Order: sequence, then structure tokens, then C-alpha cells
Amino acid sequence: MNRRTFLTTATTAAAASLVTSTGHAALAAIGMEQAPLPYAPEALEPHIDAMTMGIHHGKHHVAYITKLGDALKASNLGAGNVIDLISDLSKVPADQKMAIRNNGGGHVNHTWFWKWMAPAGSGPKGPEGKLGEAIQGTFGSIEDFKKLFAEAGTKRFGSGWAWLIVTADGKLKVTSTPNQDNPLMAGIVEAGDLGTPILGLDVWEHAYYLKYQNKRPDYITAWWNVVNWDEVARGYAAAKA
Ligand code: MN3
Repeated sequence: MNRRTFLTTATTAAAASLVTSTGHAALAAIGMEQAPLPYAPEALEPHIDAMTMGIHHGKHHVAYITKLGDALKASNLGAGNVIDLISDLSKVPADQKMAIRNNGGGHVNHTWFWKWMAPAGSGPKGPEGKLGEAIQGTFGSIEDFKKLFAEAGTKRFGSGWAWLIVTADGKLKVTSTPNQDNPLMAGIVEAGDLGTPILGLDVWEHAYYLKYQNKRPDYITAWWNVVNWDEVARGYAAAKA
């Protein structure tokens, strides 16, 4: 299996883990598991350090999954598509809504986040092809897009995410959400900021504090080196299809 095949397989597995049913003891009953990282925890060094990746994937993401499992059980909701569930929380009992919003968002956002990164130099250095053209057409230039996206991450007060989304009318937009909310969450996110995320950046302190401490802008600058532009282009093509 070559590297590209491996990454594609791992990405597919990561997507499938949102809906399939095997593995992880705590989740067997509700039909979810956590996919392994599609690269070694140290593979994103020096931009993202191995200890941060290990704790982030092995502790933080696992905690979201475990708590999501508890909340789904308490809701009498069985195995299903977590993305569909968090996109429309109306089926969730009131007393479990916040837990499913936070931990379902946490699980989905992190599943995406791992595949939106790849070792520096393993793929294109920036957006190419149709995605590159759309970014330039929308934001003026790649640099202008990166500046806007970085600002969305830097200005997000407290914990949250910066996003590049494809809106329902097929346009690109940079947005930001607090906590573990994401741009699919209708009724929670402002209507104009709803869309399909094709790139997202975790700006919770747990994503960068060990290496960057209070310097969130330095983390964001370094993070561009490990963006998996092939995966972002795949997401763009799928969202436009
Ligand atoms: Mn995180």
C-alpha cells in the first residue's frame, strides 16, 4: 500500500467511523468507534508536536466519544448517523441536547480535523485546480483567504473553530463557531453561516498550548504547513457535486 492509498483508505475509514458499528467497548452499543490517526502522532512535527497530537486524539477526542455514547444511551437513540443527528437536534430529548451538541460536535469536528492535516511536504503546498480558482475568485488571493481564515481563528474568543465552508448556493465562506459547534448545526448556527465544512481549524487551547502557550497566531501560522489540500479539494468537489 503506498502512502496515498494509505491516506485515502484511512480517510475513508475515518468517515465510515461516524456511522459504522464495531470496536471501542464504550461505543459498541451505539455503533461508533474512533478511527486511528491517518499518520503517526509525530508526523506533523515540528509544526504540531507529538505529545499534543497524542493527547488530543487519545484523550480529548476519546472523551467526546465516550460522553456522546452516554448521551445517546440516555436519549434512547441507537446507532445512526451522528452528522445527521447534530445537524438537526430536534429529535434529541431536551435534557440531552447540550451533551449531544457538544460531544457529537466534538466527535465529528475532530474526525474531520485529523484528515484535514497531513505531514508537511506530502501534498500540494496550497489550494490548486478548481478549489484554488474558487478561493482566488472569492477572497481575491490565496493569501487574502489565509489572512481572513487566520483572523477568524485568532478572534474567536475562548474555545472554538475557524471554518471554510461551501454554502447551500455553492459559495465559499469563512466562518467561526464557539465550543464544538459546527456549520452543519441548523438552528444553532446563524442561517448565513450554515454550510458544508471543507476545512476547519481547532483553536481550543488543548490543540496548541503545550508548544505555543498563549501564542495562538503562531500556532495558526505553523498549521498552514500541515493542511491536507488534497483532502480539502476532495471535500470541495463533493460539496459542489
Ligand atoms: Mn480539539
